Parts: sequence; C-alpha cells; structure tokens
Amino acid sequence: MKTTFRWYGEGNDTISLSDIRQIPSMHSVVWALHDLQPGVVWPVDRIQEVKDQAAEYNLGIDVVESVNIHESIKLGTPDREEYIENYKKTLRNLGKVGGVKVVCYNFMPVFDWVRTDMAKALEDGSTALFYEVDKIEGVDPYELVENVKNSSRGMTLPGWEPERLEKIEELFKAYENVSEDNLFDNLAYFLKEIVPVAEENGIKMAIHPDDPPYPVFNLPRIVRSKENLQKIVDIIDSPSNGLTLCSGALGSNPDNDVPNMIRTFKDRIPFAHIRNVKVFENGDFIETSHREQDGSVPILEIMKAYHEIGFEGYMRPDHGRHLWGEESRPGYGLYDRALGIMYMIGAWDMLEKLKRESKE
Ligand code: DNO
Ligand code: MN
Repeated sequence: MKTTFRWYGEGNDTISLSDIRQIPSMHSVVWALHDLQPGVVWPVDRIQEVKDQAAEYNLGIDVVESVNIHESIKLGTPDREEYIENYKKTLRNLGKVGGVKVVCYNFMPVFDWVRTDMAKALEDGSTALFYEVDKIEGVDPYELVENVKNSSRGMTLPGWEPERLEKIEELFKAYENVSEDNLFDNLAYFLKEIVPVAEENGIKMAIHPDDPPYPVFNLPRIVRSKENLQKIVDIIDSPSNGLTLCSGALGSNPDNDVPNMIRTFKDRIPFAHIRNVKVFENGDFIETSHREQDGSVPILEIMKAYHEIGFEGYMRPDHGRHLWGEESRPGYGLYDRALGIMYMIGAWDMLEKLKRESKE
C-alpha cells in the first residue's frame, strides 16, 4: 500500500508540499491541473512542472485526480469525438513525462459530489461537510449552487468550478433525455477508446463512485452499487479499466458493503479513498473523523480487507473535518486528513505486524 495526499497545486492550496512531506509515510501526491477545463489537452510542460515541484520534496506524482470528462462525452453528442481525442492526448502527455500510474475520473452528470452544508458544526466544535435529504428534495438546484459558492471560502471546489456552474441550466436541459442506460453506453464507448491508450502509457484508469450514491435532482447515476461496479469492470477486462474505491461515497448508502466490494474487485482497485460518514435514519449523512466508532463505515474491516487482498495500490485519506480553526478548502484541511493517515497506517502497520508474528 502506498499512502498519498491530495494537493491542489502551487498557489491553489493552503497546504504546501513541505507540510505534506512531514506527514508520516507519504509516498506521493494526488494532483491535477485544476485551472484547465474538462476537454482541454494537458500540456507536457505543465505536467513536468508539477513533477519537478513534487520531486523537490521527494514526492511522486503517481495519481492524478482527476482528468475530468467533458459533458459531451457523458451526453454522447457528436462532438464527443474531439474531446475523446483530447483525452487521449492528455494520457499520452502524462506518459511522456512519466511517473503517473493512475488517473482517477468520474462519470457524474453536471455535478461532481453534492452536499448541502460545507461547515456543519459537530458537537466537539469541529465542522464538516453535511448532506441533508430534505434540503435536496424539492430544492431548486440553482439555490444549491449559490449555497456552495457562498460557503466555499472563496476557493474553487473540485467539480464546482465557476465555468461549470455558469452552464448549469443548459446542462440540465441536455440531460432530460439521457437515461441510465444511455449514460452507461456513453461510458462504455469512452472506455473502449481510452483504455488501450492508458495501457500503452502504463496508466490505470480508476472511476470514482457517485457521491452521494443515488440520483440527485433526477440526474442519472451509474456508479453507485456493487452491480454497477461489476458492469463497469466487465466493459473491458483490463487492469487499466479500474476503480477508485471511495469508502465514503459508497458508504453513504448503508446497503453498500464496502469490505465485500474490496474482496470482489481486488485486482481492479488501483486507488482507495478512505473516509468515514455517519448516516442517519432518514438518509442524511455527515462526514466524521476516520475512526471507525465515529461513523457508520467499517473502516477497520475495510483496512483488513485491503490487507487481506495484498493491496499494493495507492490510498489516500479522503475528506476531513475542519479542526482547530483551520481555514481550508471545504473537506481538504491539513489536520484531520493527517490524523486520518495516522489511523489508516496505524491499522495497516498492526495488520502487518500480526501477519509477521503469525509466521514466526
Ligand atoms: C471531492 C472528491 C471528488 C472526486 C471526483 C473524482 O472531494 O471526492 O471531487 O475527486 O469525483 O473524479
Ligand atoms: Mn472520494
């Protein structure tokens, strides 16, 4: 298992590479060129620049999260060809620079992840991302967009970039006639084009599940259950057609058995997100610390499942709470994610120790 930490890039993150370097066990950063819109080719020199910056701190750039998918690819409109070609060029450019092993992406229409409150106060005085079912049902999505803008502390959030939000009305209209089957076919079309290029460049594609894992605003959702994941890995039987197994996204639906998914898809998980959420009876959920007892997701069983399958992929703490007055990008402060790492590797190191001892 290789531990990683998301970094938004020079001038775009309150957390520096030097901060990240000081977290125990760091192998590499999870990064992206966040200023480039979906559909744009990532230039070699921009990729090289990030590689050099990270190398100064002895960190790799092994995982990209994400090279985002242009909406035309998800919608399956004729101009998708151009954007698929651009995606291939980006993969080739990543291959040219070298060092990138995994490219995470998602196939959620219009929005990436959705929450209703970016700073919900918890009993202990920290704040966290919160999803309230009542605030979504019957709510105008434009209101939600305003809410997110106002609570993001002036920082852009992945999936909520202003350029994307400007086109929201148009996008909702375009999806009116797209069923889940259509969306799946469009994903299959994309993967059949992309996976051979990923293979040639030593890259594993890794789709991130829908967050939350059910339809929001009547938009189709196709990455939210074990059956969905099975269908996706079956599109092409290649390690380059893989999964980002996000315990928090999938775990927001109590029907999803995450340890079972890990054991089932073991060879197809190049990238793991570890996050705990507390799910309430009415479906509301709040992000909690990584500790198993603090939420509804069986984090220790998840670590055990990864250990059991001999996981050699990349793992990162996903979102964290905001602690000790830290003014960070929502979900992406330093402190709680660093605590999360210590919980994850604490569990992992203990599992390794027990395994060694059982052989003695
Ligand atoms: C939010 C993240 C998502 C994730 C994308 C992957 O913080 O979990 O934005 O990066 O869905 O493509
Ligand atoms: Mn995630």
